[in-house]
Amino acid sequence: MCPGSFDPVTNGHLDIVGRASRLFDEVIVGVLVNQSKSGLFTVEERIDMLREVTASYGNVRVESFRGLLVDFCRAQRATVLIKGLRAVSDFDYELQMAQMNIGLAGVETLFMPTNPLYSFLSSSLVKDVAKWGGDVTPHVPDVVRDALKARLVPPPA
Ligand code: COD
Repeated sequence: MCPGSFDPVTNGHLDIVGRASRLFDEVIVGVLVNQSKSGLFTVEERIDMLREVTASYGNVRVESFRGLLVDFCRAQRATVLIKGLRAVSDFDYELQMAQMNIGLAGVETLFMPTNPLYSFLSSSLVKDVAKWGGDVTPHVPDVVRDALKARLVPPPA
């Protein structure tokens, strides 16, 4: 299980999903439906983009979930969470979540080091750059770049 918000999917996410797909028979990308936080893209839009960019992997499916991640893992019979670690700053919170998830339901977390090409990438940074008219072509799949361009009109200077 590769869980996240994916608002929107970046090349950093995609690198982790692709590497996981080579290690496991089946990979589920779990997109959190967060009622308390409205994203730039709806969950349906995020899922459509994720399905398009992971279609070539063959063993990856994309689903949404609400509530506790471990409940979703149980429902999907997923036993391992795969998380990408970008920097030490990710580690504290990821460790807390991993320990909570194993305590709640025995779901293990495996961390994958980020590809150095993407170690600085986050969905929020990409949205901020796109908002101000910056080029995000190297950081996201083309379908995401185009969706960002269509959604975000740069504010007047
Ligand atoms: N390189 C490598 N990996 C990356 C990169 C990058 N550039 N960017 C992101 N990632 C990886 C990280 O592993 C990250 O965890 C994952 O992709 C998803 O990233 P985001 O930003 O899309 O998603 P988050 O961090 O907002 O997702 C948080 C969860 C949805 C996993 C978490 O909030 C959750 O599990 N929520 C469900 C409720 C729950 O169970 N809560 C209790 C948790 S203990």
